[in-house]
Amino acid sequence: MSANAQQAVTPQLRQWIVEQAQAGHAPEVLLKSMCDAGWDEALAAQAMETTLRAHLDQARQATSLPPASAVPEPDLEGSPLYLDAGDRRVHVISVQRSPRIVVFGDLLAADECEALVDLARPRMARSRTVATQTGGEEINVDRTSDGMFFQRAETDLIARIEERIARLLCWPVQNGEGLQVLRYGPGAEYKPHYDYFDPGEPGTATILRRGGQRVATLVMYLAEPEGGGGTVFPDAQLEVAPKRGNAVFFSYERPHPSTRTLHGGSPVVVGEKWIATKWLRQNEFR
Ligand code: PD2
Ligand code: ZN
Repeated sequence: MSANAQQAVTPQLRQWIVEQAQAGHAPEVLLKSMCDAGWDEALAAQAMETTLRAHLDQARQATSLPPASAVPEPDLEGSPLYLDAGDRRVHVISVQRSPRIVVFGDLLAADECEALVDLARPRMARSRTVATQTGGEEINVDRTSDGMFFQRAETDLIARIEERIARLLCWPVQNGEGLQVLRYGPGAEYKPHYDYFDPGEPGTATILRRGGQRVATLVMYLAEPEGGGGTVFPDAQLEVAPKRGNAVFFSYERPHPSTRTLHGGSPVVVGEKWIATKWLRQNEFR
């Protein structure tokens, strides 16, 4: 370094400081080199400190996880076989701690499943998902089902089911998105994905204004195909059969693959599969 280098912290100087530190040179050695090159000692020390601190912050951000959030959770204390969901006794079929995946039986009665399908059928269109680039909606090539959204509490039946879910999962009904109904014909599938909004996508900030992140999903099976159509969790090596009236619940405390909640709907082989999905947000969803 030349003695004429004025006391400016240039990108080259920052790079040199970081490289020297990474090479294991002690701070005193760096400081001495800078002073030998004509730097005032106090200014050199300050330049070193701000440079190394900024570098560390950057490295921490690159490797750190997003903060954890509270998540919905059924009360499984004492390993019950049934849960009281207010107006219905729901069966506990299987429980997995990590990733958190719980399969419920008989969450919906057969006539409730049929009524939801009948209400949704005239409103079905090619499925859209939230466009994380813009915060709007888009056709998703990874999802070949047809779908529609209900408003929250759109009918008495929907309001009743939503209250049941809120009670089952100990999560405010106001934090739920409107139910989404999907229909999969033969060959239709939903390729593996995460349900949270990717914090790295430009449209996510807009989406999060309405209720914050998604923190859990409940997929309810309304009509069963004759073959295929299971909900798969590759990281848990689990496939849940799409049995009418049953449901699979999973939660994710942070929007990150470390939650191991990658999941997909495998292709229907024969018949039609219908589901209703309830996504749960951190805060009130308006
Ligand atoms: O239909 C399914 O099994 C399925 C799979 C993955 C549904 C969803 N995701 C969803 O609605 O998010
Ligand atoms: Zn999903």
